Amino acid sequence: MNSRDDVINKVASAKSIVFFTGAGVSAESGIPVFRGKNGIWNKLKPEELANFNAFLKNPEMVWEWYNHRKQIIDQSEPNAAHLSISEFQKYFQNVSVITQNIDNLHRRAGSKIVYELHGNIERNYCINCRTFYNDDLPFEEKVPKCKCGGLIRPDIVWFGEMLPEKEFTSDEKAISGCNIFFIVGTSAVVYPAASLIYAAKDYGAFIIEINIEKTNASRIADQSFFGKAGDILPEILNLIKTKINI
Ligand code: BJW
Ligand code: ZN
Repeated sequence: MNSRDDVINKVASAKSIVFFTGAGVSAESGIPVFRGKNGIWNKLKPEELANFNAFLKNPEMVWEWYNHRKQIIDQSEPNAAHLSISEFQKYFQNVSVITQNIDNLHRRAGSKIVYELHGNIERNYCINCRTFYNDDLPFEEKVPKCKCGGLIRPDIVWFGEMLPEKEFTSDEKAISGCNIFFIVGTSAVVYPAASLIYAAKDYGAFIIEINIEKTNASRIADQSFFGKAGDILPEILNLIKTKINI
């Protein structure tokens, strides 16, 4: 067990910090999480919405669902957790964010190095020729189609699909050199994303988890802070600022 002061000292003296985030970091922005009591997968089936065969079978339904999600995301704002993570860049040389989220809120909060493991809801691409389209595609009843006639899908990693290689390999680089690895608001059950936690541990990073409850990552974390990310991250940042006299 580390004292809170030890943990703050460790963070304050770090050269390189990685934040690994999940849906919980955006929960206080009003974007629903996937699992647990109020999770999306409690009411909807991932196998009907978040995989390629489901899209081929019923592209209208999948598009309708993502459009609904996109509306929620468009109306949301980065919260105190995203903003604190971005503020770390002022005080530390190397700060990277590795996120499983598709909502773009880390970038909107000002984080500069963001690796998106599961895609981004603002991008779409043709399943035939892989031409990319931005987010202003019209969807009413009809699924948007590419110039080549192919169906256009959201650029999101569904179950059974590979993660974008460039993002995944760049992550490894960020992780291999980091001193502190924060895990924020993820249940850490989806692979290969969750494997990065173990990679960080193997590389010798000090692992700090922030979540409202215990998760699969709690066992491996050197320190867990239980509470809302939007409360805990600003507190940690303020303690660090005091420590480094800002
Ligand atoms: C707060 C908070 C607050 C709330 N403050 N905290 C069996 C074993 C192992 C692996 C597999 C397996 N069977 C299948 C697999 C592979 C599969 C997988 O991992 N499945 C497991 C679920 C069992 N993985 C894949 O398919 C991946 N691809 C792959 O493996 O490719 C290789 C391959 C290819 C071909 C053939 C064979 C292999 C792809 C995974 C893609 C995941 N996609 C999703 C959906 C995206 C679409 C969309 O958004 O609509 O990504 S799933 C969903 O889960 C989403 C998330 O990014 C991801 C992670 O969820 P996250 O972020 O952790 O959210 P929650 O809801 O789970 O947790 C929220 C947390 O926040 C909770 O802990 C709360 O307590 C906390 N919280 N409020 C702080 N205020
Ligand atoms: Zn096309």
